[in-house]
Amino acid sequence: MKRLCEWIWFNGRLVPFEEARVHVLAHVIHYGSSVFEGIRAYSTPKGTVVFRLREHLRRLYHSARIYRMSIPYAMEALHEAVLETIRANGFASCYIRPVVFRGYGTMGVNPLNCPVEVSIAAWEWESYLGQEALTEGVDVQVSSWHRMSANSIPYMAKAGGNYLNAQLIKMEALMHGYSEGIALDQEGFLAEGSGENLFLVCDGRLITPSLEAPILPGITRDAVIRLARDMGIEVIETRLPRAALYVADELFFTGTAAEITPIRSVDRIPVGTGTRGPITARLQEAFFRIVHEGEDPYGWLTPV
Ligand code: PPE
Repeated sequence: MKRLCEWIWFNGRLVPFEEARVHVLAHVIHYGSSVFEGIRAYSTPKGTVVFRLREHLRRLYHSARIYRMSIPYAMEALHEAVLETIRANGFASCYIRPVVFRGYGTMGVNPLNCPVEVSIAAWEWESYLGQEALTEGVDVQVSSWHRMSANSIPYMAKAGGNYLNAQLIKMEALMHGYSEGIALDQEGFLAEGSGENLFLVCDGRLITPSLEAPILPGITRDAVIRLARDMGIEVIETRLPRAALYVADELFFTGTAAEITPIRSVDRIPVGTGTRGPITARLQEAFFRIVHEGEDPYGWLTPV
C-alpha cells in the first residue's frame, strides 16, 4: 500500500498510515454515510498557512448536522487536529481531508446506532486538473448526468454520497476525452463541475450560478466573488442556460483542489479565443498572491 502520509489523525489521536482502518461492515461503506472537507495548506515566505480553515470546518459541522451526525469533538479540537496533522507529516504545502463517517454498529439503513468517527489525513496534491491546466485551461463537456434535485440529496452538505453523481460526471467526461464535465440541474440550467464551481465572464462581468442551483456553496467560489468585487468587477449570481457556456468570453472552475482553473473549450467549442482570458488571469494572480505570498488582507490564512 502506497503511503500518502506518515500520520493520520483518527478518532482523537495521530496513528501511523497503516493503522487508520475501518471495518467492511461500517455503515459508511454500505450507505455512503460520510461528510467531508477538502482544505489546502500553502507554503509561503511567512511559513505554512491553511486557507480558510474556519470556513471549511464550519461547513463540515453543517454537513454533519444535516445528516443528524453529532461530531464527538468540538470544532476547536478539530481545528487543532488539522494543524497537528500537517505538522506531524512535515508538509510545507498539502491537501487536507477531514472525513466524518458512520462506523460499524448495526446493519440496516438506520444510521443512528452507528458510531460517528472522524479522520483527518493530508497529502501533497498538485492542482486538481494538472499544473499545466492553470495556464493552458482544460477541455470540458456538458455532462449527460444532471445534479440531484433540491429535496432528494441536499447538495449543501458535502456528503460522500453526493460524489456518486460526481463520479458519473467525471467518468463520462474522461471516457469522452475531456478533463471534466459540467452538470446541469434538473431543468437544464447550469450547475457545476464534478468537483468545482463554475464561473463565466461576459462583457467584463463575472457571472456564476446562484446558490439556488444544485451546487456546493464553494469556499473558493466565495473568495473569488470577494476578490472580483474588490477589484471593481461586477459579479452576478443567477440562473444560467447551458448555451451561455458557448458564448462566454471566459470560463473557469474554482475549488480547493482545482484552485482557479481556466476552461478553454466546452463540447469542442473554444471559449473566447481558446486561451486563458484576462479576467481569469487577474483573479488567479490575486488568489495566488494571497496563498503563495501569504498576504492576508481578508484574514483567510491560519499559520501552521
Ligand atoms: N463543487 C463540488 C461538487 C465540489 O466537490 C467542490 C470541492 C467545489 C464545488 C468547490 O468547493 P470549495 O473547495 O469549497 O471551493 N471539491 C473538493 C473535492 C475534490 C475531490 O476530488 O476530492 C475539493 O476541491 O477539495
